[in-house]
Amino acid sequence: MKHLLLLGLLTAPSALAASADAWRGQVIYQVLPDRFADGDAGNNAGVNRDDLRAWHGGDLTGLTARVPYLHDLGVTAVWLTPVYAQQPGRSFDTDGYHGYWPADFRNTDAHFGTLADFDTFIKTAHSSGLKVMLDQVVNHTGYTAPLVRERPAWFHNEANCAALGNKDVYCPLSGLPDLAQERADVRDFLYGNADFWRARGVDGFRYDAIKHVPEDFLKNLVHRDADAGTFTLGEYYGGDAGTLAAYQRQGLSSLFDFPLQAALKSAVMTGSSVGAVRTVLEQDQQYPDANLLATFLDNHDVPRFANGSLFEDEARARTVYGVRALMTLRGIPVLYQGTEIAMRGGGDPDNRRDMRFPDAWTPEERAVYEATKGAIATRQASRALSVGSTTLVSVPEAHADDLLLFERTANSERVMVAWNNARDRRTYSVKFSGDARALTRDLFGQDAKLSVSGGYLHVSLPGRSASAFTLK
Ligand SMILES: [Ca+2]
Ligand SMILES: [Ca+2]
Repeated sequence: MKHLLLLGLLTAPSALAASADAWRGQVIYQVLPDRFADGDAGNNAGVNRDDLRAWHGGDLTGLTARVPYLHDLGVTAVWLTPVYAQQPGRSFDTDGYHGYWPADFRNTDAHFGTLADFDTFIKTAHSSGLKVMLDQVVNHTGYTAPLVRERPAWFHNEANCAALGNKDVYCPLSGLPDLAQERADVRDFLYGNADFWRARGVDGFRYDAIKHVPEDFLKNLVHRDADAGTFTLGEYYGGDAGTLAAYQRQGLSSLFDFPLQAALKSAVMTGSSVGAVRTVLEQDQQYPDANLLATFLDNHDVPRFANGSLFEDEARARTVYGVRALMTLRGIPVLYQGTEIAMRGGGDPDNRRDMRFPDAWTPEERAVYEATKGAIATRQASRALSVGSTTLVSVPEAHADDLLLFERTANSERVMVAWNNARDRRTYSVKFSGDARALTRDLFGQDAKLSVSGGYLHVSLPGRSASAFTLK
């Protein structure tokens, strides 16, 4: 037994590393299938597009038909929110269109299509070079799922859940039937669900609501995934760096970087100090690997990034700034469908409006798309930007609210990143001990300049912009 245990300890880290390494340098696109593309009107039972809480008709066939759109944008992976067969009926005047109210964890909802449609999507995505990540629910079932009646012992009891310990873990989240992962049969059921989707070709799992499941269960779950070569991305809503780092140490490949998202929103969208972003990056050494964190501007659970300004033109300009900023940062960027055209929307469900495609875009939306596509291409063309290490460059206190400078390095490639968070064009001179001499124009094609002379780095940057320059 002892030597088996030792063998386990020796093999686990390499399995963790291998499943994670395949996702280094990826750019993920988040799809909410019901709100993406309707490719089959035959599965539109109960669809009402005037009601943001009803099914809207998007499906796997529609998504498959849009794989060329994703390929053209330049993303390299797709994350689908859940496609499980959902609970019968509505709860809180809402349908299970979002996928988080599963009834059958090993089937697709008829609104999304059949398992054969899912297989076709996977095959099409893979042949276009796109990896596929699928949302997995491990905390609960839908309110009216048959499992609740069939296996009452599989669920925590509303009356005595707190007696088990941590209420976040053992008591129902929003009243949802809460699975009892401390039971071996429940654990095996959840492991089996992961194996079911893995066998269909899924490359990565996004685990929902990890704050609400027991840590030992989650640890076993993600180690099983790593052993099978599956990448894992955990959602700990609002978690701070210390909390997220602890989960990455336990074996999750990646966590959503909520602290960075909050800092990007306050600095880039609302114009507060860019020091908030610097503070987040200063905590990177807490993580086993900050380069694997999932970075994002918005998602289906928070208001749209573009909703941070009352004015649509300003929202678009700041979304372009935000996307370029995101593409300069460490981590694995995740773009939520519609962010590439600066879609607006408040909290859930207003942040889940139907995706619109090129034939329905305004010229202004097309311009945001082109800038987003260009920013992704710029990142993907640079190993320093996509997978390199990050070194912050100190700036004088007087400029600390407006200027963020950091260097990204991979092997011999060096890129200097400069964000100007001031409203207007600015020129900054900063002490710089590096030996850089030559330089390129801004990699994003903006009217920005950088030079190094006499122990100083000089930059001239447009207002509210993120630029990147190759140093030689
Ligand atoms: Ca449909
Ligand atoms: Ca729970």
